[in-house]
Amino acid sequence: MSETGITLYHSLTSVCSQKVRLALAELGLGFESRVMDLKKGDQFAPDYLHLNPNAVVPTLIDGTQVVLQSNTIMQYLCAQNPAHPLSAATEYRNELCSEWFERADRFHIAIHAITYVSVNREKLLALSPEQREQRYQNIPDPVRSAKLRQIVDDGFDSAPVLAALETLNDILPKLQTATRSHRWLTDDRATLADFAMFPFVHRLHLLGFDQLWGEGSLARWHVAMMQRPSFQTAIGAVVPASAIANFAASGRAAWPQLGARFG
Ligand SMILES: N[C@@H](CCC(=O)N[C@@H](CS)C(=O)NCC(=O)O)C(=O)O
Repeated sequence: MSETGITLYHSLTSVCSQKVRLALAELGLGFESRVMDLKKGDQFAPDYLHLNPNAVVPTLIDGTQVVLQSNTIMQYLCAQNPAHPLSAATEYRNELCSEWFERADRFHIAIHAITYVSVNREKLLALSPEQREQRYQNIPDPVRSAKLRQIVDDGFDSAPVLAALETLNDILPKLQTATRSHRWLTDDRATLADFAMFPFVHRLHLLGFDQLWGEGSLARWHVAMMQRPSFQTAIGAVVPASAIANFAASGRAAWPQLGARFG
């Protein structure tokens, strides 16, 4: 057990896990790490479903408390550490942070669809129809399961992927505007809003889709976020080089299809 008493169930590449690891690193909190292999299906193990019935990561355990949902976990950690500058800045910017949390949830749905169609779809298509069906059946949320089925069946023209591109069309300009106005998303100090949004922008970057925002203020913010020590602790030193290479290769192959539909 770590000295903070915190245990985190997470995956190395999962964007929602990265949000929580960034918050933990910023707050200077150690944790006992339970790494889940989502490709192998660790999230569907009965013991894990007992903790997180949604069959997703992250899940944070603090003593007897089980905390789910990445935004809630980040807020929980700040509430437990109110004297920390990140908590104070986030509390001060409460309403603006809430707006970014709502956008982070929509951004996540979009990034999930884009990652699935670009990186994971081929692997699902390679399964036998029975294995694929089992994969859909394992997902407790029927909406999520139906979306995955649509992405596998209809690829870049599937409704979830087209909706994802609309979400990017809405959120990326908002990120550009915010980062043009101040150094961080809500202010001249970083808040949880920055850590809630960063992993999604970074995923697009790893896929090689930076051309969606070009060289302006959002690019500057992305670099500034990567220069924070928390990036190295939570992402840089954690995400395997093989995963980064896979994102880059899959993104290169997907771009002609995605780019043609983005507009
Ligand atoms: N709203 C949840 C979403 C969690 C989520 O969807 N996590 C993904 C990884 S980023 C996951 O565990 N996926 C499991 C799967 O695809 O089977 C949160 O913010 O924690």
